[in-house]
Amino acid sequence: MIKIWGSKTPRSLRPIWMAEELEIEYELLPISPRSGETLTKEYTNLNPKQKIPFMEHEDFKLSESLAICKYLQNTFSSNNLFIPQTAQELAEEDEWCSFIYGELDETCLYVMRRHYDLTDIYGSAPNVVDACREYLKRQFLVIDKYLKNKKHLLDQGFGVADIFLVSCLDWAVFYEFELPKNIKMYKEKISERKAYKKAMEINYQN
Ligand SMILES: N[C@@H](CCC(=O)N[C@@H](CS)C(=O)NCC(=O)O)C(=O)O
Repeated sequence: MIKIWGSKTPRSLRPIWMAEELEIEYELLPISPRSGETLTKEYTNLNPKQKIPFMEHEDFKLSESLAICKYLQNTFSSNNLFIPQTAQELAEEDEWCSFIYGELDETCLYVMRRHYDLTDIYGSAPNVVDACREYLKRQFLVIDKYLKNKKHLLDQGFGVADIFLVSCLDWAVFYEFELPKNIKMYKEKISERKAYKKAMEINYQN
């Protein structure tokens, strides 16, 4: 049985969405950030980083939303999802995942989260937030051009890179970004997926 820890953030959505796409059984322990639940002795023993999401599969324990999604993808099979088979397919998927995680999530959205959303903890830094906005807009232009007439990031079909991109797009919309046309169409189409809707409901319940 898979246990997934964490809820209520775009990062916790990812493993839940992946599990829903794979149609696997899992137990969700919906602890949330800054609730004190990541700081308990029990959770710290599991994940000394005191962060969510986190996954347990029998004795195997894993943190990091990308590592968890890729582990699930490579452990279970599904017709709903493209799973790379060759070194080149894997590299193309990694290329997108690295770009999305590095440039959109860590470099922009999470920095904005700290200095725009959570200013009481991390301090207010309006210049930094403005720079993140500009930087993210530039990355969106690259993605928008690429997505013209495309339904997924990889031509072979919907996969983990799309889960990462759409979770970042939702986050950006929450921070009042105007999405360019092709990205908007791509996001709207992917948001119709049954697994996405269910994962959103589960991730953000209560
Ligand atoms: N690189 C990690 C980032 C995890 C992370 O920073 N999670 C935040 C929530 S989005 C967290 O757990 N913060 C702990 C807390 O604030 O209590 C991942 O992608 O899983």
